[in-house]
Amino acid sequence: MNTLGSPLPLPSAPLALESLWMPFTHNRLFKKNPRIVVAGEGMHYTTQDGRQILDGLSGLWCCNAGHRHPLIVEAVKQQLDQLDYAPPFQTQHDRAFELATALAKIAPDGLDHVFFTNSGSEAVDTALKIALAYHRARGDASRFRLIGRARGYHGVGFGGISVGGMVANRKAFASAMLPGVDHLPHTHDLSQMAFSRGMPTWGGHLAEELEKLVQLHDASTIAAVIVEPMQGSAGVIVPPLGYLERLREICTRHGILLIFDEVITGFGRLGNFFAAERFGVTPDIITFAKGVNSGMVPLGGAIVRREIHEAFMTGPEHLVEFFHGYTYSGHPLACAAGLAALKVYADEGLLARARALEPVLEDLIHSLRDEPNVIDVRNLGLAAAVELAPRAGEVSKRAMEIFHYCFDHGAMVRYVGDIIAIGPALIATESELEQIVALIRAGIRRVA
Ligand code: PXG
Ligand code: PLP
Repeated sequence: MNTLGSPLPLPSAPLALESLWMPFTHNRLFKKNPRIVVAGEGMHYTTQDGRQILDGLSGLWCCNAGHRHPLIVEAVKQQLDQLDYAPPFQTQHDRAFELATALAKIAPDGLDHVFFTNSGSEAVDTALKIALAYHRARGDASRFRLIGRARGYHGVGFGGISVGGMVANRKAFASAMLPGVDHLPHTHDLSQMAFSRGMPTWGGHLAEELEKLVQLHDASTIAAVIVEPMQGSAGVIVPPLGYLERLREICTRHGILLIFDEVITGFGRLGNFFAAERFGVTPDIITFAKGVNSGMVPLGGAIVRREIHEAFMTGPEHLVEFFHGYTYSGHPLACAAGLAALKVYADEGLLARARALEPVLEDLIHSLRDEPNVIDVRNLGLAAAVELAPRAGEVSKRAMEIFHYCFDHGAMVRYVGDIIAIGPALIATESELEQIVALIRAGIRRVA
């Protein structure tokens, strides 16, 4: 039975595992001891063997309203009964316009045009292309450089890995990186900021590294800077106080576009619809995905400043202004889910709930600081991480074993390197947060 009380269909034969090539997974080890879920509801998954697993990660940072929120499920079902698909090139359905309007309303002032994609990776590649084409449209085509940041994650497209800063995602494709990309240093220095609660007080000055890159390359060659306002995939690396403001100032001074990649930080993760609002720093482009429809149907996109959109709207009206788009840009089911999710976030006060839970999660996660091998604890909004000392010669194995311990004992967390990260849904209760942290504690103690 699932938690709705209806019987789950019983598997008729053992699941065949061989044909599926799993993404970002050690396939051979996984298939020896697979973790397979068959149902989801609210804060929980049901596994194939009938166990309940508390979801400490909102799916993969996406199911921010919990799994299968009934109003979002209903909206998708209704949409399916009305319209399955309409081509987005030279035709369009009503839901895409409605969702773009709704997103423009909640985005920071001045960002009011939305280009839809199906994922965060596509959102990032779209934003980078908009930045390059924007400068070109204004007669400034010498601005071709893109600046990312060490340890940044911007998805897996060629654009995203070029500006991204995770070596494992880049090294096999070094020959195919975009030209002219440079990187800011990351802001993670445990000698200065270990065990910071919320935003570290050290590190704001690191934004000046952008000024150095401008001196090196000259502003006239730089199109855009892309950063995650809070680095999620790298293991919840929280921006130092003042850092994002200084990036904004430097970009403005030099006519460089600032892109906030809000694929994880959007839709309540940090207590606002966008982290830009929380930090009081307005970028020129925001990329989003995941939480926009609580992970229900693939959807992403880029929200751009009015002036950027306007720069494209020149030339003869019968010509396409931007040669870019996806078959499923703004799919009706995805947009219907998005409209319902935005309503759920607002009507159920989930952003306020995230803000109220933030200090609870902060106290809980920092209670792990004296556990064995813990070298850092950090948090912001409903995101938190515990960093462990790596075992000699076995980087990431300690965290992997803690991840396995948690799953086997009833909680889903995430590990990257030797970092355990959590990002619970905005509907979590205090007691569920306690259970997740208690399992991480037990795992840390058990796994030497
Ligand atoms: N940008 C950011 C900031 C992201 O966090 C992407 C782009 C790519 O989105 P898609 O939808 O193409 O996956 C992401 C995705 C993790 C984890 O473990 C994070 C992501 C994806 C998978 C795992 O933290 N973020
Ligand atoms: N490859 C081929 C052969 C195609 O025809 C298309 C789209 O028409 C694509 C790739 C791109 O697919 P999508 O629009 O879903 O990104």
